[in-house]
Amino acid sequence: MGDNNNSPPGSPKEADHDSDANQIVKDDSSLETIVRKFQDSMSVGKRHAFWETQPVGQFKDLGDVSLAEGPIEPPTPLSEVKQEPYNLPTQYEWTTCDLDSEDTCTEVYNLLKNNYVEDDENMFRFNYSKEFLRWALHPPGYFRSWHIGVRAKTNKKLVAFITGVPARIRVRDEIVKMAEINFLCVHKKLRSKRLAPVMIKEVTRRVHLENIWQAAYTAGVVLPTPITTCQYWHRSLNPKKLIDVGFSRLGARMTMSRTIKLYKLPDSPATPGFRKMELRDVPAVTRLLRNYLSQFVVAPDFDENDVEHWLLPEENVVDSYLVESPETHEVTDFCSFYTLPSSILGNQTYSILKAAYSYYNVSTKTPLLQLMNDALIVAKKKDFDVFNALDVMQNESFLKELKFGPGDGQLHYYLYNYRMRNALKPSELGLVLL
Ligand code: MYA
Repeated sequence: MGDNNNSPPGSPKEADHDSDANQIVKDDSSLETIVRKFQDSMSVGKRHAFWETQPVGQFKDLGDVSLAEGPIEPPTPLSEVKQEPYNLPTQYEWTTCDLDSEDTCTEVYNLLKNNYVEDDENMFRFNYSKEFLRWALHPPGYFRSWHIGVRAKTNKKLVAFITGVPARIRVRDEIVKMAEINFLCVHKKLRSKRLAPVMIKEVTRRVHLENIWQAAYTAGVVLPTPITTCQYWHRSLNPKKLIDVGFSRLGARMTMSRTIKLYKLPDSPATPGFRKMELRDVPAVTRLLRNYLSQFVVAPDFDENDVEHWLLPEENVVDSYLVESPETHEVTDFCSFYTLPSSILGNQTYSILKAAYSYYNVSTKTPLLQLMNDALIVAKKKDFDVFNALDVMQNESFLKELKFGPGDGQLHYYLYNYRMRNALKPSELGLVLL
């Protein structure tokens, strides 16, 4: 398996459900699994020539309770931040990518479409849409200088990319200004040449220039040191297609028609007052969400501007629904998911897997299980093939009952220049990165 997996694209290999149990199709004792588990367990002992030089929790400090929680290094005066970009190998040059330019957005889209994250078996690759990329990279207060590309000098072809966006993230009771780093990608032909560390140092420098000293990011690979490790779960909406493309398999003693029946959903949501979120709901949703997220150890500190950007529905990008009490007109519950298709590599019939990813969900009156079942119903109506969710926040409370099956990929969450004394449980994490 490639060592660059970020786990989800279609990482499941979950068995379709037998009526009684969630069973993993891939035999847990297969040689491949044993070898991978061994390698994973060894990764804490691996050398990380780059990461060992960075202000991140180091494996050797795991469990050392004498180390305080918080920033690892203090900020340096801005005048001491390196003013010029890091050196690239001579054939390459830096470029700042303007996603508002249709041409540049297409270049970024194509680089990622052909070179970004694949699942363990290289069957699926994330296919972020252009609208999604613009949304993900243009939140309130974004810095264009944090959308960084590398071009070949000769033909100006875009060969690598990394981005940051600003965010306020609360860790326990501290609100910390951070960069959320995402979309690190090096063209397949330029792998293993230590380009990634240069990209990471350059984005760090540009973040520092804005007087921000911490960052949050996720990866499918184990690096020093995860603040938590989450698992993806997958709920089949279109089981026949998922089986046909090898995303999932027919469970033991299951026929296709029994499987289709198992995953069948009602035609419309069950909760009275369940409707799409609108602009006028931003204040109520912000209150609901802020109150809900306050229970987690690490979570975004969303204000109304953030909620308008991140949660107001945008076609083919993000969907949000809420429950407005038919009697009091109070907004009592909220659920959302984002649209992230994956390319299906090498299938004759299908080229795209349409996946919805659970985003932020809040229940105060409607049971979370019922709310998420309604989310599944609207996702099915919108023709998604699968609904994915991490085991973060309170998601564990509905995953099994709503017939999600565990995926085989893991997603590790990291903070840069911020030490956590102990790893968190996924349920203590209130942050979803795209
Ligand atoms: S996660 C998504 C990452 N992208 C992909 O998986 C797409 C497909 N893969 C690729 O494009 C390449 O394989 C990448 C590595 C670009 C990933 N995060 O250049 P190399 C370390 C961090 O020879 P390549 C996302 O976008 C690796 O351990 N480090 O390797 C969040 C080794 O270091 P060390 C990673 O395979 C990104 C070094 O790079 C990752 O050609 C968050 C090898 O470099 C990874 N996913 O390229 C970035 N993969 O020797 C960190 C490998 O020490 C942000 N490596 O083990 C940090 C905060 C910065 C801002 C701070 C502000 C204050």
